[in-house]
Amino acid sequence: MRNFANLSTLSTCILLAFASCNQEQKKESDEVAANDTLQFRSSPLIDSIYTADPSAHVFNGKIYIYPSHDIDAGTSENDNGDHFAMRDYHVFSMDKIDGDVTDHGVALAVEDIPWASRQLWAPDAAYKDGTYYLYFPAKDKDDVFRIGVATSHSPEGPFKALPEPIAGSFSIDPAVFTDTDGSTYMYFGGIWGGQLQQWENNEYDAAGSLTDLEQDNQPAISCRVVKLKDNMVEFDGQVQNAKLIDSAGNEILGGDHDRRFFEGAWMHKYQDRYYFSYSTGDTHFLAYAIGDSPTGPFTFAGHFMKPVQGWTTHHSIVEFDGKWYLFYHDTERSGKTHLRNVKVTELTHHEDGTIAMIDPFTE
Ligand code: FUB
Repeated sequence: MRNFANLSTLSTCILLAFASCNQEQKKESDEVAANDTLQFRSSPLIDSIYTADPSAHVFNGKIYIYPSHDIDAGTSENDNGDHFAMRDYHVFSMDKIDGDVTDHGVALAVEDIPWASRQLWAPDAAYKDGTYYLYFPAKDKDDVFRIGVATSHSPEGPFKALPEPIAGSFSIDPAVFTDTDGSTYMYFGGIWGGQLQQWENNEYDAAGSLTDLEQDNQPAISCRVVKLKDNMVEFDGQVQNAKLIDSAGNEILGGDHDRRFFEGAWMHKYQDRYYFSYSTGDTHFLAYAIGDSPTGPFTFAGHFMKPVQGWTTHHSIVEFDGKWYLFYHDTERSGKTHLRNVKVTELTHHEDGTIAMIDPFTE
């Protein structure tokens, strides 16, 4: 399996051969050398800044990408993800999949969000009745992740943040899906650094476990789903668990790291069925599960992307001009976990409704 851990080992060997160089310079050049031996399936879409967690949407016939903006803030790496210290969002657009990518500049910055303190993580966007909505997670002044909303009259922003996060929101990675009947749902949550394991019955436990690792024989922690009110900025009713089950109807267990939900949910509808997709985190796959309702339960259907270079990836799935596309990220440009670049590749649904496996590397 070609993942970042293999590359690190190779880098370490090369490091020993060039012992007289500065340590940091050696590490960076080794990572680039290691990259040269791999054939990536797709090229980075954006070279000017580091971008990750791409949520793609088609608005007014164009593709808009709402990613995280990765920066090197000098924060040391830890299991909480403090090194993902992003401070603003840029919006990008493309007229076609292989076309030029336009950077529309800073769409929202942390200093313009009254309730937020740090870490602007993976956002998403939606449109309704002349207004574009940007949904984003950030840590509040107590260092608890919440989900906020900002609005604009243009898909490219700038966006103006509401003064408070969405009441009842928590954790990270909002993904907003509008069904064919016009109802809109938000899927959200991420374990470990995303704090989802610290929310029991939608109450925060500050002293709670920092991971899900003590729950191997219990149902895995679920992604959350909630309907949005018509105003698009409030939850309509209770936050529910988006249950993941196996083909026998049993809930996926916490110890099943190849299948359990970790973070980065997305929803797309294909042939009237609801495809809930997500990252398995520490096993590095993109996985999907299918349901008959937008709120689940969803039956695990498989993996559809093998591990990328980098700790994990985060994706979105969008239909454009009659084809389906997967937007995702890896670390091709930097070789560093926290400095990622977004990419796109075609995604195929087989006739039986399953999704073809995507290898981020070519032979
Ligand atoms: O970009 C910060 C976090 O990394 C996202 O919220 C996760 O999905 C992971 O991609």
